[in-house]
Amino acid sequence: MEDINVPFVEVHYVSIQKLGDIPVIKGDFHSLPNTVQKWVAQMVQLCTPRGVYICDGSEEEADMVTHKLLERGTLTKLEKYENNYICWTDPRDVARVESKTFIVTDEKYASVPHSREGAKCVLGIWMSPDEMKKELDDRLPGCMAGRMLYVIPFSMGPIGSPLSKIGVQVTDSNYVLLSMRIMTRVSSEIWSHLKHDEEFVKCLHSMGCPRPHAQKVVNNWPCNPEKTIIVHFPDIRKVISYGSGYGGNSLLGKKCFALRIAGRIAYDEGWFAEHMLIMSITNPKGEEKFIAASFPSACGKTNLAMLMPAMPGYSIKCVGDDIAWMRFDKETGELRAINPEAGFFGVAPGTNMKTNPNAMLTCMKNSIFTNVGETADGGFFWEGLEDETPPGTEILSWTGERYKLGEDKTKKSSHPNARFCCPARQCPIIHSKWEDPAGVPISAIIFGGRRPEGVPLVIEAFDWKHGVFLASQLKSETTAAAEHTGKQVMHDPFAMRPFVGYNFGRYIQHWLDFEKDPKNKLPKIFHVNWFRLDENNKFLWPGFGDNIRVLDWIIRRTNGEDIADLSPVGLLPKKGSINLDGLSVDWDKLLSIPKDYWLSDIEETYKWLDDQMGDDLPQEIREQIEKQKQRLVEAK
Ligand code: GTP
Ligand code: SPV
Ligand code: MN
Repeated sequence: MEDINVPFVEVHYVSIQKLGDIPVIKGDFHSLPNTVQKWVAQMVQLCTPRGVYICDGSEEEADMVTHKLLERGTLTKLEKYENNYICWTDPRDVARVESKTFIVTDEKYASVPHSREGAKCVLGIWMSPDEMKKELDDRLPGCMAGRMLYVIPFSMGPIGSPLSKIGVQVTDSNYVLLSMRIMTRVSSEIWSHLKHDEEFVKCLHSMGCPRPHAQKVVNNWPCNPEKTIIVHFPDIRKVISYGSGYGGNSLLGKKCFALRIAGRIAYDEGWFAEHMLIMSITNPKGEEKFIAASFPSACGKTNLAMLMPAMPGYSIKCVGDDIAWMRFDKETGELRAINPEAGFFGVAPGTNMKTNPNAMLTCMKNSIFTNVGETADGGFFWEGLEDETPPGTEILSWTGERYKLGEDKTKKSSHPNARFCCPARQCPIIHSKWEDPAGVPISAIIFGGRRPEGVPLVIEAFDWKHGVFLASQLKSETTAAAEHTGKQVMHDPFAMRPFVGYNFGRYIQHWLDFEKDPKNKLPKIFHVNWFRLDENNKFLWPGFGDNIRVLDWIIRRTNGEDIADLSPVGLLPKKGSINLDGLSVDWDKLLSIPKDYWLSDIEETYKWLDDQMGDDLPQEIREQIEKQKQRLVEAK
């Protein structure tokens, strides 16, 4: 497919380098790799910024940009800590917008599956290149007028690792630049790696607010919610994001590149790009195992990745909290995983010294907090920190309201999707191998979701195919991480519904196909649910640090311990095989498999999968469904 919207321009320079009439304020444009020069020049001509700033990742650069944002009032320093800042967005720009996220390919079914007639496909939105060209022509020309265009070279994964990939993001948001410096590896070293290997992912981001402003800017947070659009071109490894400055919409290394574009590259090349945390568990005997776990957004990845084990003698180390790139080693057959990110962009509300002390300690310096509250003494505050903050403390909420803690319970300090953005290297339990270019070996893969009803604490898949089916039927209650409203249990296969960059049927087939190579040592697959409720809507399972009890059972299963019983839906822990010392939980309620619930659930799931994917739904999944139905019908 032809690259659109990018007429080629000649680069002229006098004493100061210029691209057309536009000056290069910092950096040596002509020292960039040729392919980058060409693309950046095209972007400059298209977006017409007032200047071009080529980033080098240095501390001076961060100081300069931070200073600018403080002056403008976009950031406020949190005086209580070292180098921590708070920021409030325009209240219309607070989460990912799945309805405005597109995949563009020449052929529709390269991007989305053949849904059945009458079914609305929710596994990605496709648009044709011609139609998208119109949308972009309406937005991009002149979109950076009066603003600086920052050129950000970044690596997903350790710089120079054979598993890593390079991107270049141009953006007119210096908030995005600061956040990209935390979430990815930004460095001028990247350019030298590109000279030999010219492939890089092209990421264009604009807030869509050229100067002079056509609209009022709220909270010094320029954005353009009416016209927001996030577009992926997997064939040409390109992302264009317009109108939003928030998280997954604007930090293009994250969901856009590391999942949607990388997922497509992984499909082509035979590896995985997944919405998964990576962690290690060391048992009291000193044996260490690594696992990867996939839960939908705001369903507990960051918390699990850093958990403080409630069982003595265990230790946890974190490799990553959101994205895993994994491949089977050609020699050993092990599944090896890297975390392509360099920081955590974590859900703030609910995080505290009890639920996640390691996350709290990670964000005590060099961090940015978005849409949280601020205490009168220059600290951060959000729902969940009540017990750690003196009653009566004056809070300034993210909407600018002042109140005293404890006086009015209806006041909320933070948006439910408020986030901290902090460097992973500051995490007290970051694994010494978290940047190992060879990755870490994965022994188990866990899927899970928020399932208030019917779904037991843990299920082990019978085998790889059954595990892929378990992941395909994943569902979860909606959260504030995207624009969905109300609490509804939604399908979210593999926790990847919003993040797959190609036909979902092919994605599932890709998973199934790894079984075909006998050299691949396939990890066991599990499904967990920390969120089952009792009849009073209370969680049946304490969660957080107590989740180690389930991880311990999972690890023992990977060692082949005989601690599982057969059930129609998978292997369940034998009674007494999960250590529950010191807990009072209702085992039978927590582990029950209500037959009627599961029978109607599988009918509903089958219809949904078939509606969504039609003939693209792999035959092996249909067979798994039939077998599971049969087991359920025959069960007592
Ligand atoms: P994204 O960053 O959006 O991908 O989210 P995430 O999957 O990393 O979720 P995170 O760990 O930030 O948790 C989101 C919410 O779930 C927080 O409000 C947590 O308090 C809550 N949570 C996490 N783990 C548990 C658990 O084990 N039990 C219960 N009840 N809640 C949990
Ligand atoms: C998610 O929604 O899964 C996140 C946050 O990790 S965002 O970066 O906004 O995608
Ligand atoms: Mn996530």
